[in-house]
Amino acid sequence: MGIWGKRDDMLVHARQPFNAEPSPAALAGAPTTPVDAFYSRNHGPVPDLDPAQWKLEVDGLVGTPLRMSLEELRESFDEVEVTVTLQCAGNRRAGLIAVRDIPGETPWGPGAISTARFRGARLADVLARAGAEPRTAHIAFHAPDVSASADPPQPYAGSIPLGKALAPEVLLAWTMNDVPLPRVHGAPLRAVVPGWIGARSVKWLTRVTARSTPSDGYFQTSAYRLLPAGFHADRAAPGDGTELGPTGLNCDILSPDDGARLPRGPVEIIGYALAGEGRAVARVEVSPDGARTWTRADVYGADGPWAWRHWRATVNLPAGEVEVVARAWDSAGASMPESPGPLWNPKGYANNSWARVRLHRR
Ligand SMILES: Nc1nc2c(c(=O)[nH]1)N[C@H]1C(S)=C(S)[C@@H](COP(=O)(O)O)O[C@H]1N2
Ligand SMILES: [Mo]
Repeated sequence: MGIWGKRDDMLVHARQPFNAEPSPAALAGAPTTPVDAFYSRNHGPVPDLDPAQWKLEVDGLVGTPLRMSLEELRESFDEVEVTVTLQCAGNRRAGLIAVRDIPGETPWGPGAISTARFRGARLADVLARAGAEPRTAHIAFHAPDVSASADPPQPYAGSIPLGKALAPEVLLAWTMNDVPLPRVHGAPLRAVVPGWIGARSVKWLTRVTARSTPSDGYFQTSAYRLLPAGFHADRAAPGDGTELGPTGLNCDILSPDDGARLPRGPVEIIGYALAGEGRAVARVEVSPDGARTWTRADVYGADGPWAWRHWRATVNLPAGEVEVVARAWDSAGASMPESPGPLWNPKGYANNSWARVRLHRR
């Protein structure tokens, strides 16, 4: 067993703050990711909150501010379960770094994404109890972990617009795959915002605030924004670029591993595909020969509208070095861009270009 209860084959990008992604093989094994393989993305030290002392506060533009223990939350609200794929905005950043370097950002491969069954209360139910005032337009989430990478160093926070906050899929979650939320994933309580960048699913939640404006924290105003390619990330001012929220269509290849050497004979290619909010994965195609010919993949393992799907295709590879490519379409007919070049942005977010692995067949 590796650190934070993760398996030994995790690719650990950093131990402090802890940032690690599962091996593609671990993700390929199951459409629901085991907790010990689930990616972990942290901007500061992992807090150790005492569940006996911990309280959630709900404040800001509300009629009745709340202060509740975990037990009170569990007793007061219906417990609901949603299977959710969390994806970091930096998932697949390595493909953008290959275009042009992105200093200071984690070079995530295909694995800054994982899927689990989360259980908890609907944020909408908690907000109904507190009574949000009509001026409320955004719901902010606050955590105690202080990130030295923020400017100035500050506790982690983020917000979502009220419309999303009231949607039935948005949870304040206390379990993950039927076990109490592990410490590294936000114990005792985290926000889970399906279909949005992972950054808004704030862990170690201590305070939920109703506001008229988005969070003024660094991770809302400065990080997790799509800056134009010509911008210098260090010189961007708060509010520059486009705030990231809902995620778009994406897919990647999980098996075989990039660089694998394979015997003759048919090869099974396995991967994932994820559609944006309100859309479904409609089609996945795989090319065994560097995008010359394409085969339709079999898409399987759907678990509701907020989870990725896995796909597989059995192909015959030409002998020698080949590039296997995958691309997806969603139910609105949108597809993925062929190459990462035009997607390059200074912080390296939202790479959804065609997936590619290089394989060698004898
Ligand atoms: N308090 C807090 N919440 C956080 C973060 C953090 O650093 N601190 N990282 C965010 C980011 S960027 C992502 S992608 C997800 C990762 O969740 P996981 O570690 O459970 O996979 O948590 C989000 N919530
Ligand atoms: Mo993230």
